[in-house]
This record gives sequence, structure tokens and C-alpha cells, in this order.
Amino acid sequence: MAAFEVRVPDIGDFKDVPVIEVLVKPGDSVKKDDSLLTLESDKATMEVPAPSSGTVKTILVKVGDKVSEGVAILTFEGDAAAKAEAPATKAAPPQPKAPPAPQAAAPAAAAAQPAASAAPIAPAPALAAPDSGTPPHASPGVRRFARELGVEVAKVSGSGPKGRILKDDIQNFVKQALSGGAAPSAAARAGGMSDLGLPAWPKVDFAKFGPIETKPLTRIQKISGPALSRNWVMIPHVTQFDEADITELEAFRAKVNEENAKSGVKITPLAFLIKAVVAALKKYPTLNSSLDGDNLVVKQYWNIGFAADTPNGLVVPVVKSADQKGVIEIAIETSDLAAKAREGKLGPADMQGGTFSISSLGGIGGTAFTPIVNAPEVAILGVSKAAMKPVWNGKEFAPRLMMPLSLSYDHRVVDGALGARFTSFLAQVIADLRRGML
Ligand code: CAO
Repeated sequence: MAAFEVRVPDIGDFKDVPVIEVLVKPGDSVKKDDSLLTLESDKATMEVPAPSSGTVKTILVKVGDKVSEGVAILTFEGDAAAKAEAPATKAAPPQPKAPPAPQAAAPAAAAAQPAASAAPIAPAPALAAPDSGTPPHASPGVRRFARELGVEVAKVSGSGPKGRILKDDIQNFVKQALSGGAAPSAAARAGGMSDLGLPAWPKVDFAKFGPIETKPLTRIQKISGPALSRNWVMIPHVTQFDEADITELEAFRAKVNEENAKSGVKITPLAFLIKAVVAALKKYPTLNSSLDGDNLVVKQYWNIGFAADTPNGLVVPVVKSADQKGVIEIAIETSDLAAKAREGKLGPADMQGGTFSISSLGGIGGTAFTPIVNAPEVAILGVSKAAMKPVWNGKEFAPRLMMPLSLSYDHRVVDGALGARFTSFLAQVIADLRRGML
């Protein structure tokens, strides 16, 4: 056994290919040809296999990094002779492509360790599903894992970059099936029922009743649709409604915008909302968590996603470490991210790592709505259009600018009292941001 670096092998003409999945972690024991990580260019998906049986020592890249031939991806302790034998091959055949979807945090890269030597490894092509019209997006390693567990990958929703099916998705699918949630009965299928035991989707020849135009769904819609359905079906949602008095905040915002008029930076209500949400999450950390089996993972970082409406569909860019940024900095960042979103230029890293989301329809209208929780987060804040209302101040009705809040939460994690406390505290902070500093 010897330590050496495993490097990106010959991948044909491809350069700067994004790492979309790291399949191992330090300390993992792997067998020869087990997949180590997945690369995906515009045209092909490739897996880098282990050169021999051995142990992963350190990971030198992370999801989102761009790599080319020769770049060291991890250090490995294994059969040093194997590294010389591994043939370099061309890149894999094309896979169906899809745009990035909102994601959980990518694993952080471990510190690079210098190693004795490097091994070029042949990438393995990703295979299309043999039994389905639209092959699901999954690496050969994940397909193999699914086969071992008897899972049909076509039935699994992917939570990885670009909707890719990960090993975790297969495991979760199995857990759900074991608890009676996922597997359709043969009788249900024979009776034309869906996986949930519901009647099949109605098939109607709409053209029989009048002229129609058929438009294909955008790639974002194809990815976000199944994720939204999963979240809607699997998360027991409750929505708590409240109102925040933003009379003072709006006066302050107008003043700051006037003072900063020359800078070209415009502060919209969203930037203040993000700061207020962080203060409420710090007071009620359960809403900054994710369910992981029997554990609740409470995050000690505050990355706030916001739904952005784009011509191609809904995306959720993330303002990272919002607790460490000022309102003006957040306003600049949300405006840059929203512009990137509308131009279709958001990268996976822009949408990863969110701990809580805001969906603001305040610039459009409405009095309330019920947003869908953005799993694996446990809560999302919907914001509707503020309106001037008569509010009783103890002596008289006074005109106040009231902003509607709709907090949807995962009732497995957040109970009603906590949901109400969080929303009511949030409304207080929005009404007077000094409360967020207490
Ligand atoms: N009440 C009243 N007015 C509001 C408001 C609110 N709650 N929120 C924003 N506004 C005002 C802003 O002040 C701005 O007015 P002025 O130009 O007069 O200052 C105007 O509405 C437009 O704001 P905006 O919506 O462009 O800016 P924002 O920073 O508040 O929001 C973004 C940015 C990206 C969230 C927004 O552009 C967007 O895409 N919203 C749609 C989100 C969405 O689709 N959610 C649904 C997801 S679920 O399907």
C-alpha cells in the first residue's frame, strides 16, 4: 500500500469540467473501479473510478469546482502499481441535460495534502436507464446501488445538482418504501392508479374542444416540478399568517434610498426582510434546520434563499452568511443574483447551501398565499403586498402600512406554537429592526 494522488484522466477535448458529485469521503474504503466522483460537461457525464482497492485519504475538490486532465482530485492509499496501469479513455456519451435545481449545501473541500505521486484513471461513461423513455439522471455507481436494493431509478426523484439522483435519494426512497410510503401496489398499477394510489392523470384530447397551442415545459420547470410535488406530498405543511407594520421601515428605506441615490444602489424591502429573518432564526434556531432521519440538523450559518421569477421559471438563489452582511450589501447581492437568475446565468453554487427561503410577491400583489417548503429546509416565508390599513393603537385608528406574512413550515419539525412565535417575533423585528439587535 502506498499513498498517491488520483488525478483527472484523459477526458478528451474537455477542459474545466464541473465536478457535480463527490461520491466518497476521507476514510472511505473502496474497491477497484468504485466511482470516486462525477464530472459533467455540456455534452457528457463521466465518473472517475478508483485505481485499486484502498482508502480515500483526503478530498482535494468539491462540488462546483472545474477540473481538467491532470488535476489532483484526492489522495488515496492503495496499490501504487495500479495507477500506472489505468488506461485513459475518451469522455462518455452524451446524457440528457437539465438546469440546476435548488440544492442543499455541497460538502466542503478538505485541505489539500501533498502526496508522493499521481495516478491517471479512466473515466467510466454514465449509462442511460435501459427501461425508460426518459432516462433518469444518475451515475452508474448510483444505478448499481439502486439495482442492489431492487429500486427502479425511474421512480426516484433526484436531489443532486441538475436533478441528479444521488445515493442518498435511493436510500431515502427505500426508507420511505419500508415505512409504507412509496411502493405502489400491483393492483393499484393494474387499475391505472398512480404511485400514490390515486386515479391516473386525466387524458383529454383538448383539440376536440377548440384550438390549442402545445408548449414544452422549460428545463427549469421540468426539474422544479417534481421537487415541488415531492415537497408538497412529503412535507406536512402548515401556514401561519401575520402582518408586520412597515410604516417606519418604509420611511427609513425611502430616506436611505434618497441619501444613496447617486450610488445607483436601490434598497428594496427584501434586503431588510433577509436581515429580520436572520434575527428571528437566531432566536428560534429550529426553523434553521433540516430533518435527517431521527435527527434534526440545526445549522449555525444563516444562508437565505429567495425565490426569483425568471422567464424560464422559478429559481432560488441564496445569500450566503446573511448574518455577516449589512442591508446595503445584501441589497446589492440580491439585485445581482436576481439579474443573473433572469439571464439564466446562475451557477449551482449560487443556489446551494440555503437554510431558509423567502418568497416575496410583494412587488406584484395579493394579500396572502401558502408557499411550499423548499426541502430540506423546514420553513419558508411568503411575503405579500403591503397595504395601508386602519390599525387601532389603543386610542384611535391610525393609518399604518401593513405587510402580510405567510410562514409555511414542516409540521414534523415546527409545531404550531413555535410557528406563531417565530412569525410574531419576525413581525416585531420588521416593525422595529432594533429588536433584531437585542
Ligand atoms: N409590499 C409592497 N411593495 C413591495 C413589497 C411589499 N411586500 N415588496 C416589494 N415591493 C415594491 C418594491 O419596493 C418596489 O417598489 P419601488 O420600485 O416603488 O421601490 C417594487 O415592489 C418591486 O420590487 P421587486 O419585487 O422588484 O424587488 P424585491 O427586492 O422586493 O424582490 C425579487 C426581488 C427577485 C424577489 C422579485 O423581483 C421576484 O422575482 N419576485 C417574485 C418571486 C416569486 O415568484 N415568488 C413566488 C414563488 S412561489 O411560486
